[in-house]
Amino acid sequence: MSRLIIVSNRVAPISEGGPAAGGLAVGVYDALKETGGMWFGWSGDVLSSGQPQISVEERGPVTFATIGLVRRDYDQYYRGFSNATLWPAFHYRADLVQYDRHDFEGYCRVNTWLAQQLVPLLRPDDVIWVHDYHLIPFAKALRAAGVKNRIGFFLHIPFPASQVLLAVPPHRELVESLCSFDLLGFQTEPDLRSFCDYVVHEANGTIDAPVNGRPTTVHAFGRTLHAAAYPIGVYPDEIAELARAGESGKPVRTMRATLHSRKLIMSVDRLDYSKGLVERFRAFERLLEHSPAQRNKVSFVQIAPPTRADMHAYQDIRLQLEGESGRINGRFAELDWTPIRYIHRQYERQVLAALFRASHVGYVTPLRDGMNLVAKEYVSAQDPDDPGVLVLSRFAGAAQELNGALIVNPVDIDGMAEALATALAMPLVERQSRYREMMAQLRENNVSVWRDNFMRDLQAAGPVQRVRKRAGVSLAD
Ligand code: GDG
Repeated sequence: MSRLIIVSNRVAPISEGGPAAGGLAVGVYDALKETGGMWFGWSGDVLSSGQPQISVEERGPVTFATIGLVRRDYDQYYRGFSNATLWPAFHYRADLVQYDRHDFEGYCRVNTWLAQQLVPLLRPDDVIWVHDYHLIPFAKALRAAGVKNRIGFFLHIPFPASQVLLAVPPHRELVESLCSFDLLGFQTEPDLRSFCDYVVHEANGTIDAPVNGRPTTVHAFGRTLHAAAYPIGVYPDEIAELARAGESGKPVRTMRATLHSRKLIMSVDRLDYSKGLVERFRAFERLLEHSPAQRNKVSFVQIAPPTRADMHAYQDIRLQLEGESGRINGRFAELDWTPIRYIHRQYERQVLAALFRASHVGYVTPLRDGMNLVAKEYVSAQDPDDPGVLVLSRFAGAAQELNGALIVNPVDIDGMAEALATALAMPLVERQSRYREMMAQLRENNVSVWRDNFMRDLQAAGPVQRVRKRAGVSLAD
């Protein structure tokens, strides 16, 4: 069997034996630890001097190959083009897009350099699976270095509508680079449609309709490749087990003791402006405002570990949230009750799962999200006999699958407040039937299915064919 090589910007910290906050790390690590293979990417170190050296470490079935970045590369490739240009644009925040041509050059330069570091580690039959928006030019760079292996790409974040993508000045170069892969994977059908729409209307390409559930065939920029939606999943039964085991732990016992008999609304997100946290806090405020009976009867816990804290947009959202939680608590708190517990810190996976299980409502309302694993983890962690209710943004990829959730528009403050009230009052029979429906879906499309479907299609896709157009006829060479 071919060896699987995973390439992602950041390799999950090896010393922790498993990934921390961040959906890509969670999904990729879960997929790789079963099949074995190599995980290649940035170590997380930023070097102020010297030349980064690759470090290769075997851990059970997985080889971790990591390398540091020099400060300039970190600034241009990671903080700059990846996170100040692509991240906001792909999350439909054109207002937050910052663009610097030098950052884009740095982004391409680092992709080329990383690809060159990987080449000596490759074997001819390796299958290479590249992840996420930091590495869009990676296949092009590998091809330029003579690599003939199959190369696939999975985008963990949304693929924006053409009119939004056009806000990124080198949009054409980006889509052309994507076309150097053999297979492109998106989280949802709407993301795939946005990509195809760009290909047809902005790049003069063509799309063949998919046949028998096979990936769509794309002809663009002189190449033929394949594309499909592969919604990422979780291992629901493992999470359920983790939640059960964590229930008797100290953090959950302490939480229950301080709640007394109040109901609990839970949210967990990296502190990111795409997650809709400010609107979410305001909707909880609206619930307390319009339903005095809920006051002192419900607590909202928001865990929001820091992320990209050296960027202005992230410092801004942190200040805004601190302001909002302080204001709302000042308005409604009583001597024995704090309505919002806002915690800017990371917790262990087991503690999160157990808190999900102890809560009555999972409150997951991103403004845009590729998938949102927290929504899937929340459902997985529930007690089947007494499950909580998921309130979920329609703009999370997960909303395409989780039909048993109460679906909300994350900018509709009144609508979200009403959904919270409905969730808090939902009868047991309805909660159970919604839970069962969602759990069946999560079991059917777990992380292994996600990985296996992508790998099956990548194996079948074959290396990129260069297509020459002559007198209207496509000739593959
Ligand atoms: C990207 C896409 C897509 C969070 N806080 C802690 C913690 N987490 C874990 C969660 C979850 C993961 O991090 C977050 O995943 P999400 O999917 O919710 O969001 P992103 O980080 O933005 O992930 C997203 C995902 O990639 C996968 O494709 O779904 O749309 O944006 O697993 O539980 N984990 C621990 N402590 C925390 O405090 N241990």
